[in-house]
Amino acid sequence: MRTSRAWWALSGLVAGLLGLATSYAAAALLHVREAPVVAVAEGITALTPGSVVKWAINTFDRDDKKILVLGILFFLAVAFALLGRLARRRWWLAVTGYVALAVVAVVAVATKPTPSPIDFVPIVVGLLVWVVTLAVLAEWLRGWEVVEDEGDEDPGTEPAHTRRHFFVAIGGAAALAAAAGLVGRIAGNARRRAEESRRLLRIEGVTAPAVPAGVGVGVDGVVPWQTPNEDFYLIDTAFIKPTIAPADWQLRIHGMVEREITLTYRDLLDRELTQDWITLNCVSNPVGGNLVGNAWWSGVRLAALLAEAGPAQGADAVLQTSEDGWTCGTPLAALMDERNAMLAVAMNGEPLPIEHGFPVRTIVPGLYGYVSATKWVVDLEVTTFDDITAYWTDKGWAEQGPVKIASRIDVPRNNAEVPAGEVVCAGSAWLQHTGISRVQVQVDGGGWEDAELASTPNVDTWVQWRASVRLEEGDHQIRVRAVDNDGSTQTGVVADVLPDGATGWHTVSVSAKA
Ligand SMILES: Nc1nc2c(c(=O)[nH]1)N[C@H]1C(S)=C(S)[C@@H](COP(=O)(O)O)O[C@H]1N2
Ligand SMILES: [Mo]
Repeated sequence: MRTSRAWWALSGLVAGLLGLATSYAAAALLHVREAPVVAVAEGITALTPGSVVKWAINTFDRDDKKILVLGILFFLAVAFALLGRLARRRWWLAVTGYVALAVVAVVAVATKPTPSPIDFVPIVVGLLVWVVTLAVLAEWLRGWEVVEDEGDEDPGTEPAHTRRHFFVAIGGAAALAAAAGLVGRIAGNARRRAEESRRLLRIEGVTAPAVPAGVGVGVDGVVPWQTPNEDFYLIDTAFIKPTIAPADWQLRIHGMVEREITLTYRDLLDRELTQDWITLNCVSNPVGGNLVGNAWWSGVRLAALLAEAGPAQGADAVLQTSEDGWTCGTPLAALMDERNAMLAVAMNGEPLPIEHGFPVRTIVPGLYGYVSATKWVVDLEVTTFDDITAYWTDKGWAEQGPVKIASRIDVPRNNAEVPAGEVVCAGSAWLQHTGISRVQVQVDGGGWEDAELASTPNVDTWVQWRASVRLEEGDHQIRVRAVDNDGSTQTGVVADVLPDGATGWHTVSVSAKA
């Protein structure tokens, strides 16, 4: 007498459902745009001939997607049950089956337009849960089989007892699957609600960015002067991105002030809007790196708001806190001087993307992001640097983070082959809030030659440059450096990004061919 195949099939099914539910929950919590099953459904649709897709849409009307997803789930249910039965005698074949299903999901996600590593996490989570759950259930089932084979010699392991454990285990797995499904549903709803409110949001006064004339040097391969939102670098410590509906957002300004202020999103938008081109960069950007972007930001100036709160004598810092508990300390002076430090609500003419801080973030020209650019900002405490530490300063980064002058060669790429003779070089340079007056290039340690600069609308954005150099046949090194509006030349001394930003000249090696 053996445990019936049905119990093995049921174990496979329950393990499968738990894996699916946890991957769904993980996708929702991590804000991966779609759960693995949905990615597969989209992959199938993309591979299906257009005529069939049209037919499906016509036949099933708006339910075509639902029907496809249901079809995939039905297929998976059958596959899970079969894998459960397989696991009884051929454990590794069952595991291989799970891996094969996961690979299909990986392919579906990898062929999306801009897959990021985090998009694959739900698949890995689901796969691990599948294998572990099935292993646990199989363990109980095998115990049950052994007991039934040996009969009732040992009263402690009588079949009823072992069976009961198996039922508890499978019931527990099913309950966990339901719980994970619920978590996914709730997290997905929060994201959907925030996304929906973002989509419907029209912020009065926010204009689409009109790229100023003459900001580009017009060389192919140079990173565009304006960074589209979807290409803008992303840095934060939030595993789960906060999803805050504008109606739920509030900002508290307090601490060493005469009057505490609490602002709702409405209150904020009732104030005068300011809009500007500002380049934002990360202190962790290595020389020549791409943790830098330039956007048209719309928001409310912080200077007037803070003046209204009335900072007390002696205050020199603002401790900013985000909804997810990240903190940074910003010099009060940088928030109150004439520069356009703002609470930004829009980026490139659209409400902030959720991952860039929706509904409100701080932007301060001239400071690295880690001391200024708080996403999902909810609290500003006026204080002194002596009294605070913040997320990154606790980890050894500098208390003060003014940006350092930087310049970058985008063209030619490092290790490129170029035709010998005249070679066009181009890239960007930046020192926000001071501005760049000159960019120079140097070949093989020779003299520095001035590059041509494109124009900029203000001193807060990067500037594009181009230069023509003569290269003989052979290997060469091209370097760039910039000079700021105060006349200081970018140093060639190499410094690491830690504790307050990298220095050194960006250098590319090229090989000139006849
Ligand atoms: N809430 C929150 N805001 C944050 C961070 C963070 O980890 N959490 N990182 C900062 C850092 S280090 C940088 S460089 C910028 C990056 O902004 P972006 O992701 O919109 O490019 O956000 C800043 N604001
Ligand atoms: Mo950063």
